[in-house]
Amino acid sequence: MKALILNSGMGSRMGDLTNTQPKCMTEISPQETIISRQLKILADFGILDIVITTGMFSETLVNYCNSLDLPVQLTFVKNEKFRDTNYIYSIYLAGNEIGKEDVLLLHGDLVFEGQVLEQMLAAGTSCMAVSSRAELPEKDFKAVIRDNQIVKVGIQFFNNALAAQPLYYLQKEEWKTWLGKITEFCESGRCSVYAEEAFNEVSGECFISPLDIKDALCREVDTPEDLLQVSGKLAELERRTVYMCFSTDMLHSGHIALIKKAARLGKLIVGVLSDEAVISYKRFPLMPCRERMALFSNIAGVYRVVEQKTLSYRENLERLQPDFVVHGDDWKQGIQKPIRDEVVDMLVSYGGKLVEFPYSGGKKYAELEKRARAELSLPDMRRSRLKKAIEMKGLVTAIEAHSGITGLIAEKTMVSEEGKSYQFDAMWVSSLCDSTAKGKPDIELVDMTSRFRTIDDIMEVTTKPIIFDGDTGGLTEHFVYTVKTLERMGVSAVIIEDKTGLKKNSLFGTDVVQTQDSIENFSEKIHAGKMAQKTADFMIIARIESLILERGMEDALKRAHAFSKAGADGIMIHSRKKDPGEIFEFVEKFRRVDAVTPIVVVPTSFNTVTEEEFRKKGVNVVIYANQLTRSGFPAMQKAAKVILKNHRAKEADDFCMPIQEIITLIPEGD
Ligand code: SPV
Ligand code: MG
Repeated sequence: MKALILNSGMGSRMGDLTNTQPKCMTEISPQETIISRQLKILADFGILDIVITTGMFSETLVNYCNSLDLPVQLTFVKNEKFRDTNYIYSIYLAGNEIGKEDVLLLHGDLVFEGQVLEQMLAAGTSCMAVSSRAELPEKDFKAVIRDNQIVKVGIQFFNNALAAQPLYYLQKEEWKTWLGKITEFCESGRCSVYAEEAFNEVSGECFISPLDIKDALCREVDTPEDLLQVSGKLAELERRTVYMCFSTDMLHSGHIALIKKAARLGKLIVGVLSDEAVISYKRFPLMPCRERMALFSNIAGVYRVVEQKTLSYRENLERLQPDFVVHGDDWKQGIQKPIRDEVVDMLVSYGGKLVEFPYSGGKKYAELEKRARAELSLPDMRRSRLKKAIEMKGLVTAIEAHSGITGLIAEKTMVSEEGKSYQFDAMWVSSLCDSTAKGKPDIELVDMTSRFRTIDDIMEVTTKPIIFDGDTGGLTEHFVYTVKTLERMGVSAVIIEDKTGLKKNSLFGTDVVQTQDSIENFSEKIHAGKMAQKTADFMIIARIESLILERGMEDALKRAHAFSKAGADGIMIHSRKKDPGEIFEFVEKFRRVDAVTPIVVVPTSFNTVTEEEFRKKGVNVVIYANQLTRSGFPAMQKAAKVILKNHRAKEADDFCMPIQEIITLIPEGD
């Protein structure tokens, strides 16, 4: 496709402004002339082959255009008879330069916004810019429209007409027909009429539709008054702001195209979704917010980058009040719909506009997402993420997983409400649930090799960080090997409890004999583990059993500080009381002395406390240690009983997941 810009006119109505240069070189803003702006817009839309007809001050124009150094190929065609002919003759002269191509035909004094051209190129048919909103001008072009076709263009038509601008997109057939008539006119001496007169004679076979540009800027500069108005409108356009929010950390061509489109509407402000919001909505970001912001600020067309703290746009829209919010149309349904609804309401409240472009990046995005997930599941990437998530979010949640399928539930379960999304940050490989799944008691009977096998099953199908329940950690001489293996596998943390001898589940409390390790021995074990690990990412968390074993708050606190001094990366405080009082007291007292060491809780008994309450107290990790096991096993037991009772499976089917669903639960190659 080529462009043909007509610049052979004398611009005599512009007064002094055209004494030494052609009209198209008139400045319309501090940075732009009419022609420089036109050429930049054309280049931006990929129209790089441009033919310009010249007349008076031809050399000045040629030198000026070349000096702009734009990535376009310019061909100049001089109309030597510019004083005695109209632009019909210039088109005739330039016809050969265009050849058999589609052409964008425009007058050299036309100032238009990028979105007009965008609309035109998207129209898919030959068209001319008209406006249903503009008043019919006395002396300028009007287009007569019948059955959505332009049948006449001229200044003398007022009936069934719309104000029209000399900007045409002509597909090769229409171009050929019109140029044929223009040639006939010029070769028979009719060189000083409008080229549109030739069109009017062939409009029955030259199909040009009207393209309604409504209020968009598209007008000629004929007089100093026009110039004033156009410059004013341009300055107004310059002040327009556009807002887009991105959660992505992997840019693809679809994003770039969207950014380009959005930037045409005004100064583009990109909101980058905070790490916390990305983690709850999607997955752990490959790059932290800070780096994603830097990435966007280096993309052409992006004027400014800000952080968007929540999925909701509210805070940023209230502050920035952009003229436009741009988004792909994919958010009309699904999880993003409430967010869109809120944006729509807010835009209405201050008169902003929502612009939705067709979203075409779905396939590309899915591919990149798959790659990102593969990367996130690699040991180095996965291991480091627990520490990072605690830093980023302050409070993280983990749910138990004891198999591939429970791992998938921990990985994929997500709920959305009121424009917010929630998912678990990590997985807890519980000794209780791992043993129970194997039909064994929780007494360190399931050996480490089997426990590692469980981890491996989970890791194969998930990406989220894993916290491993290491029981007592065993002998120090064994624990150092456990640490190395877990670290190598990509596990993020091991929690070991300060007990020795035959360990029983803490929830038995003092009903069974359990021995607490000495502070010295356990500190030594922690220290040995820390010395054994190779990376800085891996965490060894000390679990204190003093409250379970009723040894008192003072003992619990003394141990917590000692273990943290010995190198523990976190403290887990456990209780089997329903009342969270002793847990809160511990956290409060510990935090008075130590504000940084992460605190972990397992609220199986004190289960009325919400995550937000824990966060406020200073807790950093909340582990839901056994709920999938406790809900799954009764469901299975019930199915078994119902079948036995009925001597057939029909009755059980009512509460079983359909086979169809179970086989699609795990997509192949996922
Ligand atoms: C586990 O889940 O195995 C635990 C936590 O150790 S608790 O059962 O509460 O002791
Ligand atoms: Mg356990």
